[in-house]
Amino acid sequence: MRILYHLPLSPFSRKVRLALAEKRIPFELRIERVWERREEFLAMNPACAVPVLQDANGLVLADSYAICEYLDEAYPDSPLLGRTLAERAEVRRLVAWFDQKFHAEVTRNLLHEKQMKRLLGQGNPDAAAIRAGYANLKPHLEYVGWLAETRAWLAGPVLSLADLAAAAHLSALDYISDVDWTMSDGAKDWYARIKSRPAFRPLLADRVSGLAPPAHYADLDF
Ligand SMILES: N[C@@H](CCC(=O)N[C@@H](CS)C(=O)NCC(=O)O)C(=O)O
Repeated sequence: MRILYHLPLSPFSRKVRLALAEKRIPFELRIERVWERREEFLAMNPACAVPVLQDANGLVLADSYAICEYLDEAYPDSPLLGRTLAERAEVRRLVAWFDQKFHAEVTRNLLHEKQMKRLLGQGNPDAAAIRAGYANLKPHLEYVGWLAETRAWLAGPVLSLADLAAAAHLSALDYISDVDWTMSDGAKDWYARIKSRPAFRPLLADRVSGLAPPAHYADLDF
């Protein structure tokens, strides 16, 4: 059986869940409390971070970037990295944008500060980081809106890993009520479109104990 070790609000895990689901690859989910530093998990990923995928052939893969590239090569149906050389370069540029820049400037300042830091035993949330996260979200959301208004999907004419990376970060932030969708109509329309896809349903059904999402989180007509 194929197993994905994850945490429900981990954007990198969410990206891999969406990639597997878009490709219609069946898998089982296992929550990995990385802060417990389980020995068997450390053996699979010495970085002790999720996601980790154990494929049906027994191969164990760590890091969402490596996993998604592997999935597109091993399971070429419903390609997610684009068709032409130019499309593939643009998909990779935007995946890096969301997983590096957006993560460092927004997700890390909000989700990590408010949720992960305590679980990892890294102290209290830093109010200045949280303020910076909210301030940075606005221009990033406007950029998503601009991309969505000038192209069919974020990286070009077809849905790609760039959309999944962006949606992974934004859905995790939406769960903790941190996205003000009125900041960009284009981003909101794009998110409503991607959120309606069957691949998104399991993410919308996620519930973290002691932390309820806002009413609009799972609403397709939010
Ligand atoms: N570059 C990695 C980042 C993975 C990552 O940072 N995962 C977080 C959860 S979102 C984690 O497990 N952190 C635990 C830790 O840093 O100790 C990827 O793309 O998979």
